[in-house]
Amino acid sequence: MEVLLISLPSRKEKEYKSNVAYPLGLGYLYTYLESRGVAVGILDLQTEAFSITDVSRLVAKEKPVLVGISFLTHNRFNAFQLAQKIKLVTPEVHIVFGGCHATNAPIDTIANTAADSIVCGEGEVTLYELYTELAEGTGNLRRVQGIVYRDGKDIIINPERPLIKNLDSLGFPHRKSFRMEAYSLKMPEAILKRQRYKSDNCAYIITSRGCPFKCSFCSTSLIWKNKVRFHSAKHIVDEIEILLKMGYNGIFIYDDFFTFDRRHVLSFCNEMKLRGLKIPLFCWGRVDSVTYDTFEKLKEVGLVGISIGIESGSQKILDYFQKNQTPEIVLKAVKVLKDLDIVGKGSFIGGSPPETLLDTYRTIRIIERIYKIQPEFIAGSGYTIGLQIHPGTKICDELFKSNYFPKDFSWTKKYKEVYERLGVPVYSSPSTKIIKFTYKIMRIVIEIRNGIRKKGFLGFFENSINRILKQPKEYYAKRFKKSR
Ligand code: B12
Ligand code: SF4
Repeated sequence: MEVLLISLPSRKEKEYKSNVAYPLGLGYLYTYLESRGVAVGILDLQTEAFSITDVSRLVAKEKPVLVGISFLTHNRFNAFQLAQKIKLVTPEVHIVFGGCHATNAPIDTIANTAADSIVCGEGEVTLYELYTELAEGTGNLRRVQGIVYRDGKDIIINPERPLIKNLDSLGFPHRKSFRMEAYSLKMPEAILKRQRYKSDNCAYIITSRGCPFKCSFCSTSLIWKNKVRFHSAKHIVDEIEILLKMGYNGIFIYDDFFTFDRRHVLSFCNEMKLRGLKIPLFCWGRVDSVTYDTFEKLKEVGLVGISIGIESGSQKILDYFQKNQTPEIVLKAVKVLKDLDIVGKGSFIGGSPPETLLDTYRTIRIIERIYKIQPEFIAGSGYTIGLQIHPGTKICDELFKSNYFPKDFSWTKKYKEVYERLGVPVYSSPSTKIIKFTYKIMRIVIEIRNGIRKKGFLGFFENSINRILKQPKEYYAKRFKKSR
């Protein structure tokens, strides 16, 4: 093995169990290296019961040229710990970090962890060049575009690497060496319940890279430099056909913004039709792209649901998030989804710095209005309360300037005062706490009201009682423990 690629579990595995996901980025890196004759090993610690010691032993035995570790902000401490242990046992191995967190906080990361280098942004070509330079070259990393590395006591920032022009040239992400059954996705309950489609074993793909928007809480624009590139329709549907042959019965299209370009969507739909394919599809998109004619075509090839970022019902908060959208556009999109019988799932961010109770009320109101249009709408991500702060985002920079973070802040250290959940700093102020409480209460009220609206008074209570009776004992034991 010349290169070992590692993906990490979340900090608190149990809390994130539902998020165990196929590490697509590593899949692409694997394909790229393997097609150039590099012997690649893969270790997904989300699905393999390897301890840090097991991994460091494996590295000591295999002695790869480099070990690549992929992680996000919430699980970064796992990466730092693992790199430290590997270095302790096998100091000569080159450790490279990649992925969203390292890309957006490269200097802080390289300066304070055991990593030797960081691949910023798109990884395929950069990782291959880094590998060849280390394995066959002079070891002079100056020539490798797109990395930040340590040279003795110095930190060297190389020029950025241009983005790959032809995404299809990357091939399909490698899946064979992963335990794919562990990543199987299910369509949301609201879709499964309709029982029109069998879609309990879905895979995920991406058909494009990048998003043209710059929402102030989102780190995507920094990885993909705000440019959108697409796979061809032929390539996408070829991948879908491979996945269907592997036994999947539905597809999640997890592009940042799948429906951004109408031409891209229509050529995908045409290709699906040409091949006589109609399978349950779920995608992510923005409300402003939800138009009847485009979504009618998507519906024809199987679209059953879409996740949309609603974030807030208050224009002031939407502007703060730089969403470029209005509550009216949201309602218009929900109406289109309702007319086409496509289930909408919305995500919300509550408790951001400028949010007042009036803004909270406006969000609650929009959720109610959405439910009136589409009762099966999913107010997804449980109204994500508390704004998670990721490095490199506009909100993060502003909070730094306003001294929200401790003076000596480094993403490599733990600070009790700024972490509320899962090691990601969450914006928190006294008003956030009141807002949180309001959301909780209102959410219960809305759920009861919506339940009654859907099933009638008696139907709703019968349903709730059934649910309570069917819950296993452990569920109540856990809830009881939590509330104590
Ligand atoms: C699909 C997706 C999901 C899926 C699947 C996640 C997965 N494990 O792949 C689901 C829905 C499960 C999910 C969940 C979450 N996600 Co998510 N997700 C995405 C999304 C839209 C696409 C990821 C993807 O497949 N990209 C395509 C591949 C090709 O890119 P890539 O993985 O980044 O890899 C490339 C490079 O980064 C680099 N690279 C990556 N790793 C490495 C390693 C080495 C060694 C090297 C050299 C290079 C390298 O090379 C790769 C190929 O070019 C991204 C946004 C985005 N567009 O990237 C957000 C994103 C990664 N998610 C994000 C977040 C916050 C989360 C959650 C924490 C959300 C939450 N609060 O619950 C969870 C955590 C899940 C987990 N277990 O880790 C944030 C991360 C921000 C941050 N700084 O950490 C992002 C950037 C979105 C955002 N709006 O900011 N997510
Ligand atoms: S939140 Fe969505 S629309 Fe906004 S920048 Fe991120 S991916 Fe793009």
